[in-house]
Amino acid sequence: MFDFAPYLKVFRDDALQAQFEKDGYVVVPFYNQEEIKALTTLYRELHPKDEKGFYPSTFSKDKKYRTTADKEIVSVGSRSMEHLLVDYKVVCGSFIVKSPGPESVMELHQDMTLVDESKFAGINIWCPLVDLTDTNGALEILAGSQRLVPSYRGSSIPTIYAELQNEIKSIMKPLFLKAGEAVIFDQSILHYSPPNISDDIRIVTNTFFAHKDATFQTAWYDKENHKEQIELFEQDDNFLTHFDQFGHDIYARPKLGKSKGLFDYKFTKLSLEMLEDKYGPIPLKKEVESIQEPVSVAVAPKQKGIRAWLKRLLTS
Ligand SMILES: O=C(O)CCC(=O)C(=O)O
Repeated sequence: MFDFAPYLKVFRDDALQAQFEKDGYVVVPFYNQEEIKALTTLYRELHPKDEKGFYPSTFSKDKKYRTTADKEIVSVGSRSMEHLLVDYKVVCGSFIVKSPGPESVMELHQDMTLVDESKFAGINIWCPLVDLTDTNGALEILAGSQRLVPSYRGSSIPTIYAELQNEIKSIMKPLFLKAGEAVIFDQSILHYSPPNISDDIRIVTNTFFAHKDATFQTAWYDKENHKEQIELFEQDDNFLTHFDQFGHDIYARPKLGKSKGLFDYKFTKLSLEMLEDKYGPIPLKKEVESIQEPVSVAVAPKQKGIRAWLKRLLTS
């Protein structure tokens, strides 16, 4: 297992850096009106027809779309990144779109391992091009949850939080950002976004960056053959734009990258005690049904029903 390294400075402003280290995220102004317009137009040009549900451009099989989105999003964002950041390296820009409908939920998760977290942090600049409301899929975050337990993450790897999803969701906070306002978060933070149940699509850009010295890696778990180990894969600086297993065969052994070999891994779980030590007593304690991993988007309405039922039960 590894220990988290102290954060390396990537924010110019020391107060912003300190807030990021404590909470795992900061909210900042990012795009101006002109940039919002340019990126919305770009999305429409690249995307005359909307996909269903939750749809990041990194899921697309169209490499030209992925590379154009990447290049333009990074280029438009460079004004603010230069202003806010130092000693950073941008890896990938992408669109993340939620079309209206229950299947657009993005269940509770931490993003997959992309850097060696014993040395670096992987960071997202997540910026909506529309105002976020309580119906169009605002991002919810658990402040300070980015370094609760060191972990390797990826679709094939059991999560640290599987048994505590309802408890965690009950203490998360939605970020009702205005168009052009960004949340910059450590990608190991616990986050989730409810479905877009409004009438309009929700377009967001995401720009992934790290400290300039970071190298990249992904992790994979072969539970049939290596029960107590993780295989790590070295990735180059532009792998996110070329990795085409997202949204398709994400459970398979990565086809991109060079294996660094197998590493012992303890699969530590987050306990309710650990959570309550940090966040205080959590009222919603027990799930009625166990939620199997990976959490499918199809379980969301059912989970919502259970939560509502539990809340009624606990408050009656
Ligand atoms: O865009 C969203 O609603 C969620 C994005 C997210 O959680 C992710 O891409 O990891």
